Amino acid sequence: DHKSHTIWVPFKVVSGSEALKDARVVIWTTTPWTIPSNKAVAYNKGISYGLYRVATTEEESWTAPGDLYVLADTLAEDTLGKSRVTEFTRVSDVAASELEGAVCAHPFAGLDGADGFWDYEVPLIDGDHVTDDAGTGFVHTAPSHGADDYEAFVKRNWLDRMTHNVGEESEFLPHVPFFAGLQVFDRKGKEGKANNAVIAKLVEAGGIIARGR
Ligand code: VAL
Repeated sequence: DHKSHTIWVPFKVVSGSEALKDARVVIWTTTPWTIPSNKAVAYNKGISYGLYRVATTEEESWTAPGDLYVLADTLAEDTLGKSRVTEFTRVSDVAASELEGAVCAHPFAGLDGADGFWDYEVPLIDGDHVTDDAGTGFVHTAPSHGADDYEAFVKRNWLDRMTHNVGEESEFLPHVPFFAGLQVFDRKGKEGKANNAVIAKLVEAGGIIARGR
């Protein structure tokens, strides 16, 4: 019974324009195990983005982390339709100039037991590789795991910000809170425990708005 690991994760904006205060930019990824190595979120200044206010009726079983999301306009309906959001309204445009220089928090920032490991700034960065064909219009950027992600960091001279959290044997290294020792893949190339452990931690942190499909 193989389920897709696609997850949609909101990243809270912690500094930027007044309009983005309390908003969350939403990323998607098919590789949840790369989330612990997230170092930035990429957008494309050529894409049209909007600020969406959402409502959900299933408050008890599921709490939306915040109620203001930034999404590519062509993907907002699709993304929110996969979540338990029951209603949404587009509040305003979000100009590229507002995304530029904004900073998010990592979804694991401030978690008990993490010893501040994820308490760093997650900058929004412009990138041509970001499209609005699929996803959310924002790319979760983990320079140690993705080619475009790595290039974006090379270009900015940010290689010193990279962390190497996964070792040669595809295991989370001892310095990584919660996930140390967990395998991304086992020796036979089969999936290990890392994806599910990361997803469970995100759920616990209130950090997923949709899964699968
Ligand atoms: N950027 C990729 C993703 O969104 C990975 C390689 C981190 O899943």
